[in-house]
Amino acid sequence: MPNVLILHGPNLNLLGTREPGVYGRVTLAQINAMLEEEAAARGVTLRILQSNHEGALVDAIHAAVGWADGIIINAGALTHYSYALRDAIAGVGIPTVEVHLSNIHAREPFRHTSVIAPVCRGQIAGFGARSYLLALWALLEEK
Ligand code: CA2
Repeated sequence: MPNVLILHGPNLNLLGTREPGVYGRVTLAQINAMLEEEAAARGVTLRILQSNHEGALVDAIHAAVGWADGIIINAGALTHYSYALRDAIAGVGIPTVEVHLSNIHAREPFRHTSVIAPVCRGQIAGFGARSYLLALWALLEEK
């Protein structure tokens, strides 16, 4: 049975409460419930963490070694500048899919760069909460 670690980065705990024009009205709890439902249907075990702290996300990536067959990460704004996250993803060698709710390439220029993209299997952006489901499906196809 595949094990997948889901990581949500800074400020994603605010989903559904502010900026509905950009991120929609779905809450993080709803996204997690959707993922749990899909995972159960496919025989996948999830561990889910949201953190506003870079180091906690790095620690979770390290702790995934020996357990996770794949990682799905929405690193939030850390996407654009965290070499620590990039090194952690590269260091553990676990297939990782980068996810974004919004299409980061259609937004402000600083969001066009992802420093984690080169060490991820791929990137899914712009499909709202469905980006996470697409990422899960992509990871499972990798197996
Ligand atoms: O589109 C995405 O998923 C992002 O990773 C979301 C990040 C942003 O910094 C990235 O460039 C793209 C921001 C998450 C913050 O979410 C909020 C939700 C509601 C209110 C305020 C922030």
